[in-house]
Amino acid sequence: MSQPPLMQRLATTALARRGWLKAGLASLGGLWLAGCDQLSGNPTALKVLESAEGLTRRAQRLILSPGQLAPEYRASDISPTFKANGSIDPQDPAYLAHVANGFADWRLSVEGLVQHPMKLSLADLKARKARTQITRHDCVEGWSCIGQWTGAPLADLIHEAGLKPEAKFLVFHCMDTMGGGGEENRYYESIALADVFHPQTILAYELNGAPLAVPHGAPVRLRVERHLGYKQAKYIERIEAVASLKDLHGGKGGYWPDRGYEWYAGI
Ligand SMILES: Nc1nc2c(c(=O)[nH]1)N[C@H]1C(S)=C(S)[C@@H](COP(=O)(O)O)O[C@H]1N2
Ligand SMILES: [Mo]
Repeated sequence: MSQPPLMQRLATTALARRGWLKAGLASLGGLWLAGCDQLSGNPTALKVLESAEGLTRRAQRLILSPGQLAPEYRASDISPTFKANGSIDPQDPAYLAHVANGFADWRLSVEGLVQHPMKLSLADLKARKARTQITRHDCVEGWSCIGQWTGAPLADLIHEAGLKPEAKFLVFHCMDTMGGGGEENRYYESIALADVFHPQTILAYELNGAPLAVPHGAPVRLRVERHLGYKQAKYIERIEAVASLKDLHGGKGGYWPDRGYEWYAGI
């Protein structure tokens, strides 16, 4: 694997480091993009970063925290029942048609600012490398459940699709509309690239070893484990890479953020 530009620059000369620091916040995002996947899985790379003199705490945090993992639990910690919340039985006709034929015609579209748009069936998604994790889901309403999720790492998919340089967020478009329908009530969510490439961010198709049921977002939902419940978009059918969130729906990047919740629901 070739070394990402960020690593090269940090590992070479002090001059390069100074140049990099001067480049400031804006380009940090871009550099991170180039190196994030390798960084999170590479202890040597992390050591290089930790010891690089001249890095401010803020810069270190920006680079290192995207790789921090949410706690994972043991099988014995799994909640006996995982509460379902928000939409739990969408009545949107297109969704009901998918349920009726077992999602055979459902396709996950990966589109927007990507080099290679993709359309994946559920079988395609399940054929990919999977990750299983036992994590705690925290809803702002004040409840938590521990569950085991299995799905395809989002990073792999997005590497394959290839982000265009302008892409800054992924938007998850869902098949459910809230409170009686209408496009203005369609559920959606979005995440920044650090969460896109985070190792625990998966497109989950199983909960506790069983295919994802309708109440939990069948056929596929997002698990982005360092965030609150409402970021965990269910009933996904379209993933769109965008440069800005302001032109989508209410402009705040999510159904609940448009209604006053924080977009960055980090925990
Ligand atoms: N498409 C969609 N995704 C959604 C919601 C929703 O209503 N529609 N509700 C959110 C909220 S507030 C929570 S707490 C979780 C609930 O997931 P669960 O039903 O698997 O517990 O889904 C989130 N994702
Ligand atoms: Mo929630």
